[in-house]
Amino acid sequence: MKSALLLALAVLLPAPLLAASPGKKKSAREVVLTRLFNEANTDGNDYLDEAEFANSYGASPRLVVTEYRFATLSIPVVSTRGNEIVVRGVFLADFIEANGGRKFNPTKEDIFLLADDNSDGFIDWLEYPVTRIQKSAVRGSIFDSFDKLDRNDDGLISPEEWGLLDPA
Ligand SMILES: [Ca+2]
Ligand SMILES: [Ca+2]
Ligand SMILES: [Ca+2]
Repeated sequence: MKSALLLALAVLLPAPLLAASPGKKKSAREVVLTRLFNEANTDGNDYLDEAEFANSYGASPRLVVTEYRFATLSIPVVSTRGNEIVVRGVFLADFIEANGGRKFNPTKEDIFLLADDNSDGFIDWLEYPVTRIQKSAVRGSIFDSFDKLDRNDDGLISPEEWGLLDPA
């Protein structure tokens, strides 16, 4: 069923994409991922920047997962203003190899570290929402789930409360 769908999508693609790599025939999966890459790559250069990736097939409704995938997949892109590295980008080959980034999923610990923006070793109320699925993230439900995790009610989620370490 799934591969039939991919083949159906491949048939709909314009011919130039299918003929992009001479000598080696692209798989249906490569063709579809190439199309998804091109759709997300709104400025038409050869990589997805962070904003473009956040609107791509590799994005997750949990912002911290999108951030993790971008950090894992992207490489530094040297700016034309000198040697200073100012932008990271995801290139097509890596996008295809990682199934658009969906191959990469953060562990509980990765999520804790990424969400802890100010690196104080806790997740506070402002840092917490990126760990939640945005669609269902109505303010009340975020507060309830934060409250449940914050067992000692100090307004911070500790690594123990996150489930990373055994409580002392
Ligand atoms: Ca781009
Ligand atoms: Ca913090
Ligand atoms: Ca706490």
